[in-house]
Amino acid sequence: MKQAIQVGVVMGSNSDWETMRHAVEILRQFGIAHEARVVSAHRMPDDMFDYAEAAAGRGLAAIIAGAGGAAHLPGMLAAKTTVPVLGVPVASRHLQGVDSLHSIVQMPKGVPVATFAIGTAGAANAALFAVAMLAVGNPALRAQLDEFRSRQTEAARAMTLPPPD
Ligand code: RP5
Repeated sequence: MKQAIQVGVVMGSNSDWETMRHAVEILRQFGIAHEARVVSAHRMPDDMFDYAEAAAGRGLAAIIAGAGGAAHLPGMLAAKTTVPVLGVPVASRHLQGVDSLHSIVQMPKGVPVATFAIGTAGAANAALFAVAMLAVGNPALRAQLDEFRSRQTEAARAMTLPPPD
């Protein structure tokens, strides 16, 4: 039987995919049932509201939302659902994503959006954060996450630098 989707990954445009695929890769790596869709806040606002309104009923544990520029997608999704929204600022052409970051992080009090770093690190970290949320009460997933961290530690310990002159 097909597993119910646990995490939705949405983005404002297919031009965001190069960034957001890093979230999807992490979810795949951890075996989290997920979907990835373009849901644009300003080009398809009705679809965006439908997605947010259906999220809780579909059993989504988190929505990872990436957008660039005047990045209102995460905030508008959060306005329509209490499913946690994890916002990823996508690097924009002119302001390199500082505009996206400010749009996402500066939510007024009462409607939170968890905001991650600009770009691929933020996309990957949003997915790791979703995994950490799902690991509550799921020891097998927690063990996978611990193993992921241990591999990073070992890789860092194995790092070498050029010898001194
Ligand atoms: C936003 O506008 C998208 O999230 C994207 O980052 C940005 C540019 O979109 P395109 O013009 O590349 O489709 O809606």
